[in-house]
Amino acid sequence: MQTTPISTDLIAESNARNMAALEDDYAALGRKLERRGIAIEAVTDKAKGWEVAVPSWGAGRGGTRFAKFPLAGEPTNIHEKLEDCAVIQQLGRTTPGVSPHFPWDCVEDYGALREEAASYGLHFDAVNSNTFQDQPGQAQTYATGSLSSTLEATRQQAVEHNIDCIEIGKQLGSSLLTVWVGDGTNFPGQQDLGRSFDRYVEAAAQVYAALPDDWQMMLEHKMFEPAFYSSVISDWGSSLMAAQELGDKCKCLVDLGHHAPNVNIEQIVARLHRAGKLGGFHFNDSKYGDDDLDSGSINPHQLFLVFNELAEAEADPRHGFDPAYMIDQSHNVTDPIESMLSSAEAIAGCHVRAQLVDRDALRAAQQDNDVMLAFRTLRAAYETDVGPILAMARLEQGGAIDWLSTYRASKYRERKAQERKAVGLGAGIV
Ligand code: PSV
Ligand code: MN
Repeated sequence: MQTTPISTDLIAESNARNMAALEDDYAALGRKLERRGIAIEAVTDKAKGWEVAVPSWGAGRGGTRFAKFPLAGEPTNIHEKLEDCAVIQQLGRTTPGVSPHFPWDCVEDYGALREEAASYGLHFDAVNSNTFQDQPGQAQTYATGSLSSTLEATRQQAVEHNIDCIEIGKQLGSSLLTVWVGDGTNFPGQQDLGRSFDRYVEAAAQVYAALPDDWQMMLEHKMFEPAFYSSVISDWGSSLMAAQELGDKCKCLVDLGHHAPNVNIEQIVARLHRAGKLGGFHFNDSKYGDDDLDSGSINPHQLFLVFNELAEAEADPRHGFDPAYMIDQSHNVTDPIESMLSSAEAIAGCHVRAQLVDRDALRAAQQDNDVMLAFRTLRAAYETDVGPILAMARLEQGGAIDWLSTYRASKYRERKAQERKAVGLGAGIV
């Protein structure tokens, strides 16, 4: 018997109210797609198979360097985060995986935590290590680096933490470790740029050596922050070099917010796929840097273009193709449940649109150098409103056609505000 935090009767009543309009829209879209030779049911089936993991840390209110504005009823521990992730999955039906972060999500009994997740119909996805922040009682500080530290004892501590994460992950049923380090410098001359990379690779190799055969390790690059002059794994080039040196079980993770403005991220995706090193994604959106805004809220077209490359890669899987999809956002002013439902829908929408691209026509236009036809072929897919397909996929899997109004009608957050302990005001740096 599965635990359902939102009343299934409430979802059924809400769906009954929205059913006629959905059927009308779905039929109209079906006729439109049929004229393009596409069977809507096949696309809906593809949408039903689509999954993207949610980050445990995204269930709480994030914050900026200046402040955090807590939300009444937000989760304060992994158990409450799982309950919120269950709401997202119950209404949206694309997010059964939860990506945990350690030590933020540490508990005594991981076997019990895995069962708790399963009771909600959830499972654990990639485990994330944290060597970008000191913990109480920790012997060595990460203030000047972790895996790339000049200090052997600090590197060793970071290696051991990552190995602990693998051990926890095994108990949680995960098979993926994501490694992001904040290592880098704030001053020219602070560190030798070449040697710090060497130290990183050497330490990461010790983590790699601890990976079970069926596990993968993903290296996540980020251009800047917390280090502002140089980051050790700053870009996809550094990430690829390190992944290639480490071995076949190591791949690169692309977080959409971790690039310089205007970088052609979809091309990076294509390059990493070609190198057999496309490990996974952290989806979010950004205007200026690592803003961690909701996926597709600023540049939905770029998200679509990333998915177009993924559809290309799927059609031509050069070295196998099985990236791990995750959301990585910070929700500063919205209810995180609403933001993640909205993002998961935006991401699934881009996945579906990319399936609608007439790939034969696109390739023919590319081959003929028919620039406008190639562009319009992509555009036709991008401009298709796939909302009815996503809603039908949700409905057929027990989710909500209109997840926002259903969620608000459930008064879930108000109920949690009564039950959960309040989160304190976050300190800013102003
Ligand atoms: C770093 O900015 C990052 O994108 C990494 O994925 C971290 O694990 C996550 O955010 C949470 O801080
Ligand atoms: Mn990330």
